[in-house]
Amino acid sequence: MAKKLTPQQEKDFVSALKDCFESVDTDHSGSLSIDELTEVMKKFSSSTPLPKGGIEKIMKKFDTNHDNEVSFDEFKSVVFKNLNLQ
Ligand SMILES: [Ca+2]
Ligand SMILES: [Ca+2]
Repeated sequence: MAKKLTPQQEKDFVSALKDCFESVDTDHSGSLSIDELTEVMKKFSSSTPLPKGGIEKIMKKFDTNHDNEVSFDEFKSVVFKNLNLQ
């Protein structure tokens, strides 16, 4: 079931996503490298080390144009898709 956001809700959501994206993008390049994603995953799963293949799987899911970096647009569209917002 697709949810429908009001333009204001969508704006707030995108700006929250942007904050999240920027906190992961530690070198402020405007895109997320596999190293940056690895760092963030380590933070979220401090007790269990993630297998390298796990990160690569996540990376592939986000990196739709296969340049080995996740841009904000890629990040946003995957999150929206997963939440059935589009
Ligand atoms: Ca970066
Ligand atoms: Ca990409």
